Amino acid sequence: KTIGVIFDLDGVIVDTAKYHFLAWKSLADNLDFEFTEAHNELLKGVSRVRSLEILLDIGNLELSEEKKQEYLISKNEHYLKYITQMGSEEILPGVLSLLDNLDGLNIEYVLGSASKNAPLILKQVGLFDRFKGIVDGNSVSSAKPDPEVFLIGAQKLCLPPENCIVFEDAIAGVEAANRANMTSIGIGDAETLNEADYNYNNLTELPQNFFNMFLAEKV
Ligand code: G16
Ligand code: MG
Repeated sequence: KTIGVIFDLDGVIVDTAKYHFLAWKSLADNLDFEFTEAHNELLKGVSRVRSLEILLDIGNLELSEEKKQEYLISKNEHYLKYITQMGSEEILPGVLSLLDNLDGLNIEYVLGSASKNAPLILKQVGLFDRFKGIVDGNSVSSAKPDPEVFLIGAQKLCLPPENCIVFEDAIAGVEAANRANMTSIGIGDAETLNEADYNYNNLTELPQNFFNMFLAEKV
């Protein structure tokens, strides 16, 4: 049976959450309210617009559409300052050997990210050309937990959803994969991601023969 893989970006391939945090925190500072790392958890996997709504809820603020647009732009400009400094050293442990493993098995993979900056980030870390396709925040109309991003990913892989395996670090992403009828692999805290079909703390924990076993199981 032919299988394909869909990777989330932030939290699976690279840890850009720390840069999102710094950029959102600086906005919260300017608006004079506290924004903690715990608050930042709520923004993981969630679109930029939704992230701002959650942030403003935390600060108990209501703003005009105009102001919101202004803050979305300034947050992203701030975020881009960090992103454009990124290099291949920021690829998370286990990613490169996993991609090599997939290449060796002729299993194709695409990206399925909520980020509009996904192509830039992949170029910064030198991984852009390795993916068969990129599905990102520019190409979807409904954000995770809606399955759209992963269903488009399956189309790019030319595979039915049930033949796709999704790596995700966010609750919303695991839910999206499950709703797409794909196999979900939660990367991170197993309790937080308890809806996932498989759980690993990070990609280095994935058994060497994971895909072989997977292929055999599915025949
Ligand atoms: C990532 C992050 C989210 C972020 C979203 C949008 O998603 O996890 O925190 O809000 O992208 O990012 P941007 O502002 O760059 O468009 P993923 O799906 O890669 O985890
Ligand atoms: Mg993520």
